[in-house]
Amino acid sequence: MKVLVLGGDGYCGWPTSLHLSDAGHDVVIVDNCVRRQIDAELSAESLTPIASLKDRVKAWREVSGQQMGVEFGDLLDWEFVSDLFERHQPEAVVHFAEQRAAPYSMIDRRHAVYTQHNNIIGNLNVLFAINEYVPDCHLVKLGTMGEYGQPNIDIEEGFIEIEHKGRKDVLPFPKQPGSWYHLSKVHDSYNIHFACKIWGIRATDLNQGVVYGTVTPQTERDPRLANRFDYEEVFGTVLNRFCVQAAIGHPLTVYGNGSQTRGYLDIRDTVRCIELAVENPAERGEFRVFNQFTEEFSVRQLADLVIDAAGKLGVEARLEEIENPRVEKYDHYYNAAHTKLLDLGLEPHYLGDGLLDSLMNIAIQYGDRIDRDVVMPSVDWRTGKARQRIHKAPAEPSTL
Ligand code: NAD
Ligand code: USQ
Repeated sequence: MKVLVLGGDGYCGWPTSLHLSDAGHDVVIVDNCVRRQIDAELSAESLTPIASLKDRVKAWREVSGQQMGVEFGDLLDWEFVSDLFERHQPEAVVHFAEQRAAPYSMIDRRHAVYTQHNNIIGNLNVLFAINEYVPDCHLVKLGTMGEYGQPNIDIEEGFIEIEHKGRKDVLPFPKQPGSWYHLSKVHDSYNIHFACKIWGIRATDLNQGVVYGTVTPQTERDPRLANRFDYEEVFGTVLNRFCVQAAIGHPLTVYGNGSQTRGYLDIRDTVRCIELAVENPAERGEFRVFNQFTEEFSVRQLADLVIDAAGKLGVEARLEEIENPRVEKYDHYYNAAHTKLLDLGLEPHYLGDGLLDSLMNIAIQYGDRIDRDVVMPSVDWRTGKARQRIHKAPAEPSTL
């Protein structure tokens, strides 16, 4: 299939592009590389050295013999987006291209505005382009488990049957997002659902949990194909951060009492889930929601697992409960359905299957690239202001 991967230079987008290309799809990466600009803003770098977008695509063409296209541009630029869809006529679009760090959206007003503007308007442009140029195209959109929040009932996959005053309906599951970023995802979901209703677009909203890991079979094939590995306080996801912290003898930064529970998945399962969604498209007019994670853990359970894995490698690690910079529920109920991707054929990589050892080894291997100054959190959910380091968003939207 001809597949556009929007955000194909990012942490999930790059290995997905390689995976889809390896599976024989005709992949075109679309990215404005704003994420690399944000690295500079945060004075942070990926733990693993990553090649430029041009060089990594060139490397993939050499290594695989596959063609892979690249389009450099911004989803906020309608001229760019409309030209892109008209020229390429994709059968599927995988949309990763959003500002995805909850802490980034909570830095201050500028970062909140940047996040919601970038994500919601970019997604809206994609919807209009599909309707105008490729109405049969399947949109596979990355949402997040955080759209649901942590309700005191089981979380369903997108929809819940409700009986109210003697009448029944199947309605979108209630949303209780926990950051300006997560709110942008909720708005995206409603915009997509609405576009499916009015235009008959086909869409799959993948409510993904927290991703860990960095390596896939394709990224291992050449050093120039390496994926990014964020560990700093804003973009680093918790398990990757804990491995790096253990490697440098920094206490594992458990926020609050560590009872916060979320759904997690290995990056190798992210790429497979996308492939499954692309190859099994939604019907015309269908708005489908899959919960994309494989296991649930509390933060404290993850810290204990990393301490054990580090110990096996002779590295002594410990955790420290630090003041939580976020506003989160503790000791809450969490039980989310996640059967639809399994039904399509997902065979999960579980955390107990040995990945932690290899992640720890990567953290140790690149130990001299770890900057201790970017490990501790400085973005405070409660004040709407960063305490240090972070100053400006990539661009103040000029169209507001
Ligand atoms: P990332 O920041 O590494 O990648 C996003 C990519 O999109 C970057 O390369 C960036 O340059 C690009 N981009 C952003 N705005 C753009 C725009 N306006 N035009 C063109 N390109 C743009 O993020 P990621 O971790 O790969 O996440 C990808 C998607 O998956 C996001 O939508 C995120 O919300 C979702 N997700 C990620 C995780 C996770 O743990 N990483 C978990 C759940 C959901
Ligand atoms: N946490 C710690 N210590 C740390 C870092 C995080 O205790 O050093 C805790 C957080 O407080 C939170 C949990 O770990 O309870 C997960 O935090 P995270 O930073 O790993 O992930 P999160 O902010 O939830 O965001 C990530 C991605 C985002 C995606 C989301 C999926 O960055 O794009 O949407 O995971 S979900 O959490 O399901 O919404």
